[in-house]
Amino acid sequence: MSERTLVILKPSAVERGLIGEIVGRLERKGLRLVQARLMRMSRDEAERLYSVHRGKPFYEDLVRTISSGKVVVMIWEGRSAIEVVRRLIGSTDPVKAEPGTIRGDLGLDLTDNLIHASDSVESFEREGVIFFTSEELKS
Ligand code: 3AN
Repeated sequence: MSERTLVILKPSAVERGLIGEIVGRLERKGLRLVQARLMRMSRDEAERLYSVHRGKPFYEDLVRTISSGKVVVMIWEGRSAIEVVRRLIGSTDPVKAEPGTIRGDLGLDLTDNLIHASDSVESFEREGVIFFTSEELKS
């Protein structure tokens, strides 16, 4: 079934010039880019995005890192897009991420692991509205 997912290229991916590399991988898989915005995330938006991690030891780092520079916030569409993107990205820890995945090939740091993607339909519904209007989420 066709579905949508939120993907965020973190500041390190933008600074290292990896936008094209990562977007290219998602495109070549057959996913379709339906929304994209280059922006600086506010502290408030970062706290909303990572609200499930509040209280964890790495929470402050996580919020500070993602709001430290420009990010690319995107919506991708395709068959089982949520699962497909998560598999293309690889494990949370780039040390464990399989070669061939985005984190496996391009990253090393754990907190600054290049990319964020929704892990379920519920997460997409919660995260999408932080960055896009209801019109943008549909079109
Ligand atoms: P994922 O990004 O693979 O969905 P989550 O949602 O468990 O992983 O964690 C969100 C973010 O928190 C990760 N992308 C990573 O940057 C950071 N993170 C997760 N676990 C740790 C950890 N043990 N130490 C430091 N940072 C972490």
